[in-house]
Amino acid sequence: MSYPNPLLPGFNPDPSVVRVGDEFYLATSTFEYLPGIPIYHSTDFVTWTQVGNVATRVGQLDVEKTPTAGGAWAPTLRHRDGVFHLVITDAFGRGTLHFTAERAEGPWSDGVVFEGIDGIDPDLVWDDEGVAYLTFSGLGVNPALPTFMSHRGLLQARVDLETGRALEEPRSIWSGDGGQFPEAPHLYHVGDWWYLVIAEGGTERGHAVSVARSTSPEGPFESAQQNPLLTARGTDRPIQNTGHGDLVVGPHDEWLLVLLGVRPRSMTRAFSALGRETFVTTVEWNEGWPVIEPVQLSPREGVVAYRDNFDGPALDGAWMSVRRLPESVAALEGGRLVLRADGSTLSDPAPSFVGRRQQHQTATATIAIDVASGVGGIAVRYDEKSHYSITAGAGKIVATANIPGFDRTVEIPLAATQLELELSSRRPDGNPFDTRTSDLVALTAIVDGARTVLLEVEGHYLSSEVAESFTGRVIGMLALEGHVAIERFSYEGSDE
Ligand code: 6LW
Repeated sequence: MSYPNPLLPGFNPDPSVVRVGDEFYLATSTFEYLPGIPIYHSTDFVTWTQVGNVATRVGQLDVEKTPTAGGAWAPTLRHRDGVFHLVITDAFGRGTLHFTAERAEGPWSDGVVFEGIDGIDPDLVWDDEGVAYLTFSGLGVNPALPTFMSHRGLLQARVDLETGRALEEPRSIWSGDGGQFPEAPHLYHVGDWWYLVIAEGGTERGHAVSVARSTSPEGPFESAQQNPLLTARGTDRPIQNTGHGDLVVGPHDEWLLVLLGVRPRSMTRAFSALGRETFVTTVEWNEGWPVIEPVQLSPREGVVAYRDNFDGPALDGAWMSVRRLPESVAALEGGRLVLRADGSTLSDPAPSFVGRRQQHQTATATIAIDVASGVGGIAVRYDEKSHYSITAGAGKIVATANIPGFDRTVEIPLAATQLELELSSRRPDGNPFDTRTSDLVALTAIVDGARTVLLEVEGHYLSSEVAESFTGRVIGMLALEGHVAIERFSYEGSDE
């Protein structure tokens, strides 16, 4: 395996990849966060750079009121005749959407809603005559329809991409080999065959990739005898929940499958603190069927460090806010990021919070903050019920751990108005039989160089399995009262 794994660390589930000439573009799900649907770019499949987001404007997604982990679910990214196409479901929001752009960096279109399509995980493919097919998982996510939360297996309909209209009643097609939740369908025309690659078993430990083929994009499909062609269930592999794959011909003309997985830790490897990440594995062909290699862990070596001094012309596209755009709560002013409180807290649906993915299992994030005009600080969020924070202002420093039904708070007095606040995540010391958590999260204040750890809390409460949220950890800055100015956000991470 010559590619790093995870390929895109941190909360990057449901990857879809497309090759355009010798360049690769990849999109992932972002749920209730905005800007939504990041576009990453690579030429060697090793180094990936986020070059933009599809949803950068109010109205492209309707996530302002979406429930936890609703919103932007599972894109498919494709390219045809010079145009980038991305189909996705805005779950509990606008429905299944079709976005286009001349450049992957954007700007992307406003998004056309597919009429007559109620489901998730849409895939877009064209046949040799240019007819567009939408293949999707028939889980009803429109509360207004009688099909809400029912599952009708995999469905397909020819569609008019100009109008977003289905040209026929969606038809049932092959829906796997008996696993629950058949989803993430992707169709590929390879040689004489149309291959249908799907996920089944559910996105948790039972996740798997299964394949069928046909001489027509409409089927009937013949299931691979060896299905599932990939799963980690029941194994001791360090990467679990592998599934939701998308095929591409890689930079060395080898076949690759990008897919989601998790890196659970603890005594029984039960908790995935970073959520579902993007991985890659290799694919060979044998007698007309893909053979998918088990996903090998190969994390990038050493310490990754980045720093944002907020002295550029605009906020880096990797910063996200919850159910609102970052610019609705933050502004770049005089080389600082000024965050304005609006009475919300992290326990509200749309906090004054600007964050980015925690991408490493050992990580330290530090902010230099001026609290002369308000109260604010640094936090790690899984969702509105599960978050840890350390804030300063109004004469005190407060460290808080909030999980459903339990809050812990420690506070100390503060005379200064300029200080550093630090949030770190580290592997627990000692015997896993004793520690029984994924990591320890420490909340630290640094005043005139003096460090005070106010709180250290088990991290597994902020994990995919406990928070039961499709997202992942996001570390960021928040304002609770007045306004606060952040001079610097620095991050160091490693996968030791
Ligand atoms: C995604 C689907 C899934 O659309 O979760 O559990 C949804 N499976 O494939 C969000 O990731």
